[in-house]
Amino acid sequence: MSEDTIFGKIIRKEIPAEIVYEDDFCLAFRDISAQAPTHILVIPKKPIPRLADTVPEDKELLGHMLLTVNKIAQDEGLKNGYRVVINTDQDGGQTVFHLHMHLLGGRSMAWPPG
Ligand code: DGP
Repeated sequence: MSEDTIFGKIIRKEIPAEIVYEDDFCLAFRDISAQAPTHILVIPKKPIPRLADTVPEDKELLGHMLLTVNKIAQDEGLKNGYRVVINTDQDGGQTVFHLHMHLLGGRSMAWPPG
């Protein structure tokens, strides 16, 4: 279950993380394996395993998460832009099955991704 992932433990403060933002609905912390000068994960407190598991009632939560990503990007000073990534399931390269948005910035990004 999603509550039992490493991110569930971070939400419950059972393991440490460098938290940069928190509210009633989501939590944001620095990725332990940063792929860019700024690499932050925004996760919902609701235990949704994958984007593929979202339902229409999650519309507000998903919008809130994206607005939070942008707020953090501004707070981090990513004036030249940034990238938002949601890896979903096996082919998407997802490794932690608690929905998360990667906020990557601080360098120029290549396209297409690998
Ligand atoms: P994904 O491959 O999209 O499922 O990304 C999972 C990310 O989670 C990956 O970039 C590394 C990060 N991560 C995994 N375990 C931890 C942890 O214990 N703490 C933090 N801060 N990040 C973690």
